Amino acid sequence: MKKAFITGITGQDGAYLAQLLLEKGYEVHGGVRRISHPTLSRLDKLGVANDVTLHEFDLSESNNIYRTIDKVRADEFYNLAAQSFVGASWELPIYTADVDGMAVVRILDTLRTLTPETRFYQASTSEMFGLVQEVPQSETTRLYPRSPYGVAKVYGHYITMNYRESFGMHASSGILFNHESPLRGKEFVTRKITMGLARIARGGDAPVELGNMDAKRDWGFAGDYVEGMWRMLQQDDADDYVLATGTTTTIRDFFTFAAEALGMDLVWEGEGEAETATDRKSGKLVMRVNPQFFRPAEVDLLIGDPTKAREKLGWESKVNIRQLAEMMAQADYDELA
Ligand code: NDP
Ligand code: GDR
Repeated sequence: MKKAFITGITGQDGAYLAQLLLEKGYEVHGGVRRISHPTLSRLDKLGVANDVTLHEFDLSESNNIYRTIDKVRADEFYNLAAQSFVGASWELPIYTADVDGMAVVRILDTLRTLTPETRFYQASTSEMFGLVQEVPQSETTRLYPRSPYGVAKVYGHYITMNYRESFGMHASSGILFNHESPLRGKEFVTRKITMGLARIARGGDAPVELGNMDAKRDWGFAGDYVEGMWRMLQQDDADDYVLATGTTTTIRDFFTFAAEALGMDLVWEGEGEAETATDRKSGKLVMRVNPQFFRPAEVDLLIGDPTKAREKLGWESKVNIRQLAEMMAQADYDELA
């Protein structure tokens, strides 16, 4: 039986990956950090909380990382833990640099010392592309991060590549474009939209307040993306891969798809900070822009080229954007029953 360790097992991707690896017959271990209200709610929702072995684990503690790696001695190590909210990274730039950047070398160097045969996956991100240099973005596109989060992830990405090249470690980075699900954190724009609209559909009156409606993202379903992570570690040679759908959608269009899934018919008015959306059927204001949610620097357009993953891993994204919006809106609507 293969043994896997997942950092960030309590997060969106960690939960889906744990479920996938259990289905594949792995012994699954995961790291949980000490917080006042620890929650296994995502693992519970997928029905796997009792099937994984949890270890106290924090990315900022070198000795804790060392002891955990020594104790578990995993065949595969998936580093999914991070301060993952781009918006918060301007408030927490140093913390973000530490846990999203430095922690990667803490893990890699410990693996190198204790279990150099362990296969390693690093959660890299399309946020590393930042300011548009090329469309669509692939493994060879120049990096130009636009947030402290993106900058920290660039370090994690390059140090993973460097340990692969320096020490021959089986260390791969998945450059994943946005992927969402009903388990998505509530501060991210897709879930914020589907939760806000579901509340309105259940009788609420508070409009969803959003920032930049023109940003474009390449959104897929998280359940598909964890399969790609696993496939990367099954290759003979480690490498870096983009996982994306190859299509892009504005925040406004995602909002429209989610509203339509809940039976609304939107009228859009105004521009920029004055933009609003109203549901023609109920007459309710359902969206207004709040400048509080604009970012100091924005990533305007992300669209990925998943050709390499398709050709080498046989991977592709299966859920399209309308299906994704519908899945998330319906799940939030059902949760409020
Ligand atoms: P989540 O925010 O849902 O999960 C993050 C996880 O990291 C949680 O389990 C969290 O624990 C844990 N964590 C945070 N800080 C620490 C710490 N100091 N020590 C130990 N654990 C910590 O993220 P996702 O599942 O969406 O993303 C997984 C990874 O993929 C992240 O690295 C993210 O940056 C990256 N990524 C995500 C994309 C996406 O679209 N979802 C796209 C590209 C990359 P807790 O439950 O205690 O908060
Ligand atoms: P992102 O996701 O920054 O792409 O990072 P997020 O959903 O936070 O933002 C996407 C886009 O929506 C715009 N936006 C808003 N965003 C939020 N959160 N709240 C709002 O009210 C709002 N209004 C507009 C943002 O400006 C942005 O353009 C996610 C995370 O999962 C990262 O960890 C991951 O690396 C990247 O995806 C790929």
